[in-house]
Amino acid sequence: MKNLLSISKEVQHALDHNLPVVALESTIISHGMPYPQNVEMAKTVEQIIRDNGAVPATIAIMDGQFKIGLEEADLERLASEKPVAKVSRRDLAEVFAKGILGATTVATTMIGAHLAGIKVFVTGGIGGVHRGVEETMDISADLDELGQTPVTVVCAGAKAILDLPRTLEYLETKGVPVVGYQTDYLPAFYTRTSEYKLNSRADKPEEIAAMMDYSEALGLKGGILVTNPIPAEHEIPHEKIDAIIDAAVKEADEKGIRGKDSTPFLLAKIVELTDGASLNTNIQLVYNNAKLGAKIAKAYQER
Ligand code: PSU
Ligand code: MN
Repeated sequence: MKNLLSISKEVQHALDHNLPVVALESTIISHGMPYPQNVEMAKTVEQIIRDNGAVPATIAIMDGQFKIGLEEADLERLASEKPVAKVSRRDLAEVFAKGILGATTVATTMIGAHLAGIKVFVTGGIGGVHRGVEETMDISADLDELGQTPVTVVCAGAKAILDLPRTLEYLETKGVPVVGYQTDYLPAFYTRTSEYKLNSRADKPEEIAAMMDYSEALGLKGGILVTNPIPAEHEIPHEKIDAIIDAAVKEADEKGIRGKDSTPFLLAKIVELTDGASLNTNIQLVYNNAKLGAKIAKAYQER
């Protein structure tokens, strides 16, 4: 069986020398944002990670391998080429076997990062328990992955296209620590806060690095979810975004959008209904997470 990983020189060098590395997903590029803002975001987020002292490793699936650390041309392909497969855990073996161009979700980015020995991964928002789960049983594979793969994922919380309290319950069942970064309440992606209180809080990257160390030492198999509120100047207040999210969820329901198409549909709909304001917010929160992720990766390597 051929090598499953194709790691860029820069990332391999960093791994060999115990330098901080931060993984990035690619579904956010191919299915999470429109072109050309998606490729612009992908390049800028890498630069922010570099500026904060870590090496970025964007992950995708190309020619039957996890490609870890992408070239600019790869980012461009993922951002504009159609079709790119959205690859979650279920799809992984098939996409490798067929050599299809695949974008990794949070779940499969965690798998690739772990295989490569990368401990920290930055994204915007994770998948979760969808609203209406009683009917659809739609629970993102991201949550189970967090329960079984030891990678620390930095996100801006979860957005209200999901059922936030059930998402937290599910993560608790799977034994996943959900850490509020400088907050006691779950951030709700577009907005800094929600009414859902978290059990865990960290005020410094070093505290998260210490949790990572102990999680590993204790032999706990899963990851840690760090939830980082969007900076106040970029947030969209609840009064504004909630009705828009409700309208998007309703339309998805009426159109019978299900399964893996659900999250991309809702994200695109919200961009449309906010005249692009939600896209800018989404980009800004990824940048904010990149800064924190690089600091956590550094703090971890310095221990
Ligand atoms: N949330 C976002 N942007 C995204 C996603 C989620 O704000 O791009 C993507 C991520 O790749 C995440 C995936 O892992 O959607 C979850 O999809 P699903 O619910 O089908 O598991
Ligand atoms: Mn789903």
